[in-house]
Amino acid sequence: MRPTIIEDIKCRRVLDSRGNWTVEVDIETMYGFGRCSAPSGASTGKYEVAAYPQGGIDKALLEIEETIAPELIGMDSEEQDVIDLILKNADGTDDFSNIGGNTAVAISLANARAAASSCGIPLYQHLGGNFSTELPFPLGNIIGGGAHANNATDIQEFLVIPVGAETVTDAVMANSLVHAGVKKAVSGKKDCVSGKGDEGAWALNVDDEGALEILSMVVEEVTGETGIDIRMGLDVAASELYKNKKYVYARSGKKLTGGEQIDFIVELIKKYSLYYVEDPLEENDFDGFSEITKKTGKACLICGDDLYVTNEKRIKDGIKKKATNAVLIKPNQCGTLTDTYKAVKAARDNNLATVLSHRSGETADDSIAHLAVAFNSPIIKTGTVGGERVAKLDELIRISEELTIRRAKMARLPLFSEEA
Ligand code: 2PG
Ligand code: MG
Repeated sequence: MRPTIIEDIKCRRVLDSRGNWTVEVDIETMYGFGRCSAPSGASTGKYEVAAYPQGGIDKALLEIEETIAPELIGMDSEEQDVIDLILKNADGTDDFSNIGGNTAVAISLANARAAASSCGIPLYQHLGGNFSTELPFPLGNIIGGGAHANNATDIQEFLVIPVGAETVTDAVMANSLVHAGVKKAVSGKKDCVSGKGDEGAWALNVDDEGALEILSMVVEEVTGETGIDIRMGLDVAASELYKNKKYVYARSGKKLTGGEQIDFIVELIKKYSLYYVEDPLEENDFDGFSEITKKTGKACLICGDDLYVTNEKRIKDGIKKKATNAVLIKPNQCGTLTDTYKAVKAARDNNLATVLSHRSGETADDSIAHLAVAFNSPIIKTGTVGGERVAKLDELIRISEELTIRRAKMARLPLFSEEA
């Protein structure tokens, strides 16, 4: 019998970083073992697959035990596309509402890990072959608000990316120094710090521009100390702000029309020389995205998250409209590794940068570090501190060490050669 044949599947509930239950799956082959637990979003896109079926996690676990496991046992874990097809057929809908996208993603990735383990190779090599020699830059969340924190900014994430780092370790260090630097910058200012948000970013009692001012000051200090060039970014998560056709900024009292929102974002990109802006507009406004990309896309990555929901078809629609120059990739938005790969391929074939991303609710699962390397993604969005965030960053450090033998280098970051 082939060593990659699935012999047993177990599932259970485990806690995620928000203290919510999530599904974890173990897959055993004759010579291997794979485990994966699913993450979960707070600012979820309208077009994501359903996270769980009606009946929640209990129903999901029952589906695995009674329907899916019996079908998968005896299958070859190396045939990832077949396994993923079985998951789709077991669900029978196009949005995983019968078994849940989180159920599917935990099985799909546990299977890939089992196949890799059966062959005695790491996941990134199993998926990416021997040619994965580029390492992604970590995009780290430093200050956060929106749906991830209270008494905080309207914009969800104020991010940094150490574009001048020459190694993963230096890149990870630079981001953590910025995180620590913000704590120092606001300490003693009692009304400034509200705590931390879901991803470990500082929840500051300031408005959006106030956060950008603090962040740019700290970035300058850390660049001075380390010599590493660091750029800032945002995840506006604008669908969360969009109410009755206006972008509502609760803290400042601003209510912007679509056109005004575009002007506001373009102004921020120019004023703060932003390298990355995710979801600057709500999830249906492909034309508005195109306008922002047209105006700023030579110097800034405009990335679609809720806009695309890791869905090949939506990404292809965006490509036709030149909506963005970057795509966020979250496996649980689409439910399987095969669909995740299709989304990555659609983006890459059309020169859109891919950003492999965590969710705001996470476990210590480190699969996205492997996927970022396997798929040659130039950027990985993983947070900066906290056990479930550093699990990915630390795994990336280990992967970079393993890849020294193949002379792996940091990926070539998009826009640098063409920057205006
Ligand atoms: C996002 C993510 C992760 P959530 O909007 O990009 O930062 O948040 O998982 O809540 O969708
Ligand atoms: Mg987002």
